[in-house]
Order: sequence, then C-alpha cells, then structure tokens
Amino acid sequence: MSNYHIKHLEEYYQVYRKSVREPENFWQEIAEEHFVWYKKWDNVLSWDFAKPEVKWFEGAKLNITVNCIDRHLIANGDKTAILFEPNDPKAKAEHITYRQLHQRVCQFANVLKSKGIAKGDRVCIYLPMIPELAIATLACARIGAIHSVVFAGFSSTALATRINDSDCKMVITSDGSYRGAKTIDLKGIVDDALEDCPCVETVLVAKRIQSDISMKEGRDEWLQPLLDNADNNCKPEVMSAEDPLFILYTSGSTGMPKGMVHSTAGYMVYTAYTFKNVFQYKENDIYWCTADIGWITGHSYIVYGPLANGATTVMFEGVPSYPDFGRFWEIVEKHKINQFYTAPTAIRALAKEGLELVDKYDLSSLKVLGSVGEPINEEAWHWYNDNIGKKQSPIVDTWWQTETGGIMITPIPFATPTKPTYATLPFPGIQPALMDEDGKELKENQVSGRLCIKFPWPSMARTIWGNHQRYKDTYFSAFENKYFTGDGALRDEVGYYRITGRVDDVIIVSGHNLGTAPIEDAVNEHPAVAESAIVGFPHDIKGNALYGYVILKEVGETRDHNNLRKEINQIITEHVGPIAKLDKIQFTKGLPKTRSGKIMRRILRKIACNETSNLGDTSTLLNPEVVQDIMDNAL
Ligand code: 6R9
Repeated sequence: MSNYHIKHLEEYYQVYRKSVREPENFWQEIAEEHFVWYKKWDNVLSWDFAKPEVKWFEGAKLNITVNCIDRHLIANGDKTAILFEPNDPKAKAEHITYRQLHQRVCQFANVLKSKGIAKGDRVCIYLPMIPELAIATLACARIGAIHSVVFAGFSSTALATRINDSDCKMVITSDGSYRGAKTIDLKGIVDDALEDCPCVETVLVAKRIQSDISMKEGRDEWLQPLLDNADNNCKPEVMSAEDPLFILYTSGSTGMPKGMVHSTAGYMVYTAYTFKNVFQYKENDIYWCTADIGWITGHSYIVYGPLANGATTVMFEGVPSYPDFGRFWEIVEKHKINQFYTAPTAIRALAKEGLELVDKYDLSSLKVLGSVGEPINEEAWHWYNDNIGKKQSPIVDTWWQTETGGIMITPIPFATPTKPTYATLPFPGIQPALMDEDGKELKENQVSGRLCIKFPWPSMARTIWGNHQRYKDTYFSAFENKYFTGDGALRDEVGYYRITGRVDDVIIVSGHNLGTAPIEDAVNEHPAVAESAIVGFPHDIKGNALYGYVILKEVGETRDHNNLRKEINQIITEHVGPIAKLDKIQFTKGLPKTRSGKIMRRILRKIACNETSNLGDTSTLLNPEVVQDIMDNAL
C-alpha cells in the first residue's frame, strides 16, 4: 500500500491530508496491512483530552516481539537483526541474526519467568550498550513484563528513585561497562542503589568487563549460566493493545522524574511506520542510531521501530572520541552504514576536530542523515551536510519527545526539501498547533508560539506511572483540549516548523533533558549551601551548559570557593549523574524572587547568557537590589 512508504512531496501531502481527514481509517489501514495480530481491534480510537484518556486499537490482541522477531524468521531468519560494534575497535563486531535473536530473547524470557516475573511486573534494566540490553528489553515484552530501562550513566540515587517509583521486582545489570578507555563499576552503583530499594528481589548480572564484584547471596545471580540452561522457545504472552509495554523516566519540573507509560499496539504501529518513512529504510540497508537504549531514541529507533521492519540495526557500545574522533566514520565505512542518526551535540564535538578524521574514511554508503535531541544550529547543520553527507544525503531533523514515543515533526527524505534548523513538516497523523500566551491558537503562518498537538497519535504516552494527575497537569492543563509539549516553535511562510527550545524548567545539555529541580535539590544537600538556582547558558558543544547561583550558609562563607565548587559538583554527580555538573558556580547573597516566593529564573538566565541590557519587567520582584549585585559578580 502506497501510504506506508512515502516517496515524494505530493504523496506526502496526500497522505497527510488523509491522515487528518480520516485519522481512524488512515491508521487502521496501516495497522491491518503491516502487522500481525492475534485479534483485530473493535475500535480504532477513543479519546478525551480532558480526562485525559486515549485508547488506540482497543480490543486488539498482539505481542510486539512477534512483530519484531518471529514474523521475520521465515523469509529473513539469517539476516542480521542486531549488529553489535564493541567499544574496543579491535574487538570483533557481532552479527546477531533474526533466528539467533529469537532464541536469545526466548531464553532470556524463560529466565525471567523462572525468577517469578510475570505479566505486568516491572523490571528495571540498567545495562551498558551490549546486546543483552536489547535482548532483556525484548524478553520483558515477550512475557508482558513492563521494562523500565535506566540509562547506565545515572547515579545510584537516581537509579534508586526510579526503581522505587515503579516498584521493580528485578534489576538486570552487568559487572561493569566500558566507556572509551575507562571502565565503570555498574554493579557497585546498583549495590548502593539497592540499599534503599526493598522491592527488588532478584538481580541478574551479565558479565562484560570480567571485574571482581561482590554478589549478594540470595539476591544476585550471574545471567549466563541461567541462559545456558533455559529453553530457547518461549510462547509469547497475548497482550491487549493498551497494556503497558514500558516505562521510561524523563525529567520534569519537580525533583521526581516522570515515569512515562507507553502502550503496546499504538507504540508499535507508530514507531514502525515512522522508522520506515523517516529513514527511507530499504531491504538490506544497514541502519545506525548512535543513541543509547536508555533514552527514548534508543527504544523507538534502535530496538522497536527497526526490528518491526525487519531491519539491520547497529548497536554501538563506545563513544565518539575513542580511540579518536574518527570512530563514528570508521564504523560508517566498516559496516557500510546507509542511515546514520545522531545528536547535534555529537556533531558539534566532531566538527571541532580536523576534517582529516572524516576524510580518511569512505562515507559513500550514506543515504540519509538524522539529527535528534535538541535544536541543530546552522553551523552544525552545514558541517554535517557538507562533510558527512557531501550534500547528497538529506538531513532529517527529527523533533519529538519521550512522551510522544515517536518522531513528530520531520522532513521525509527525498520528498521534503530541507531547510537548516527547521524540523519542517508534521509527520502524517500529527496535528500541531502554535498557541499564544492567552491560550489562543495562532492559525496563520510566520508566527511563533507554544507548540501543542491537538489530536491524538498512536504512540503518545498514556499516563505517568502512579500519578495520572501529574500527567494531566503537566501536559493537558496549559491549553484546553491540547497536548502541550513544553517547547516553543515558529512556523515560517510555507508552514515549516522550527523548534526554538524549552519554555519550562527543563534544560537540554548535550541532548539530555535535565530538570533544574533535581539538580538544585542535590546542590542544596551540601552542608554549606542554603539555597540555589540553576539555569542554562549557550555552550559551543553541549548546546547548553549549566550555571548555578548558590547562596551559602554562614559556615560556607569562610570556605575556599574553588573547593566548594568541586564538592558541589561531586554531590551532583552522586545524586543525578556527571552530565548534570555545573560549568559555572556563582556564590551570591540572594536570588531574585517574586512576592509569592518564586525564583525569577528569567533574570538569572539573562545574566548567565550575558544579556543584561534588557532584563524585562522586574517590578514584581520582592528584592530588586540583589539583581545588580548578581550582575556585578557574574562569571
Ligand atoms: C527524542 C528526544 C525532548 C526534548 C524536546 C525538545 C528537544 C528533541 C529536537 C528537539 C529541537 C529537534 N528536541 N528533538 N529540539 N529539534 N529535532 O530527544 O526526547 O529526551 O524526551 O527530549 O528535546 O526540547 O521537548 P527527550
């Protein structure tokens, strides 16, 4: 059917119009023709953004792993499903065929069952980018357990918070991980976290770095011997369309991360359909997304989307800088990568290095380049286009979120003419709206406003785990009857969208969403700190970096400020993770506050960005005098 694979601009407009005029027919046709179901749905869509409640394909029965693995076995059993490229460039890449993937997922699923994991149980996966991570994820889906993957760069406190919030019975981890020339003691982090996690009964440990770790009797078990003894067939659990598939945490404006809950059928249909079109994936292409499976990009576009299309998806364990900054391009040449999907922060870091490291390699296999995670600035866009794509491979600047499950605004390569820094047009089925601050929709072109979505799409998160009220408050309360994204955007004269960035307290550093609240909470743990406020400021490589304003208690006043700065960053590393470290810390006597006691971050942001000529309205401040003092001492 033609609307599964869009090939030119007119076709995009046709498909898009249909998706808006008859959304139910549109999604139903895609769901019917491209997936296997135990039972089809009774109802394509029911929704009410006031509750909010959204259901897609209600009444349908399926298992997503059957769609991602089993159905490819007959024609494509020997095709590589996962191509694993290890951290060490000299180590051999591993090709896992669909048949092998089937066996390994089944074995893993049987191990989970033997440890008492059943449908609906939550399993926390805290693993580096090794095949076990994808396999564990799929094994949960095989038996209907809800996976909660936590990025293996998070600290023990952050891990414990996530394990407890969703009441996980099991943690799957490894002895450690490689990261460039370093190793990381993952099991040690898990041990620390579990001191505060009474819900966890079992820890399965994969061996990766052969380090000497301690195993807690009765709780911890090595994974491999269990897998070796497990049957390599496991009947898939029959799941309902709306059964939760996974929980994935994202930062919010309070200290508590939000456990976004994704459903089974809608998520599958949308990630598969977007993958096919946004990357123009063709049989036998080799596709590589450099994200970590610990983020939504990895869930949707390393694991589920590609596998649902029977694609070959690369999993890379390492980092772009090891053994040198040519590593990405070496891998592109080695595996003849056709689609390459990465983040602006990586592009900027690589662009800083000489072109020799690019020109050494043959990149002629590349057909489509992708960008995700934050706005891509014009310079990075051109560097990527000129030096990596050689002006031949369209760049798809894909805007979406953990909450949206799949890509929302994006060019379709070879169909949508690209424009630097513009994510361009909504994907079929997506109905964006720009809103002004009074809650009115801006209907014309050449406007900017707050980005909302006014109609449901299949892969939207259904709730926040354990806190539906927060889901409603965060996403459906700012604008009536619309999903609010938290981003600002502008629309140009032809209807292209450009995402301008967050309009809330989330700061995107190196493509990672960081809420200011959990970092401030960590800083405030320091015994010498009375209060703190964190804002972002532009950074060449990271996109944004963090600037902290810190009020010291009396005990802090006499301390050496540089030592204090180190200690504060150490606490952040322990509580949130190293990605949240502050680049600048300014000690101050006060923070600008409104009469209701809210910190005026807008002013702090301007000072951090060195834009002090117009601070805007300061008339509601309780203590306007601190502003001058902060400006005088700005770093
Ligand atoms: C997929 C992912 C979501 C936030 C989002 C926005 C920013 C993502 C972007 C982009 C501009 C793009 N963002 N892609 N901004 N252009 N192409 O990144 O999910 O980690 O939840 O972040 O990232 O601000 O709201 P997540």
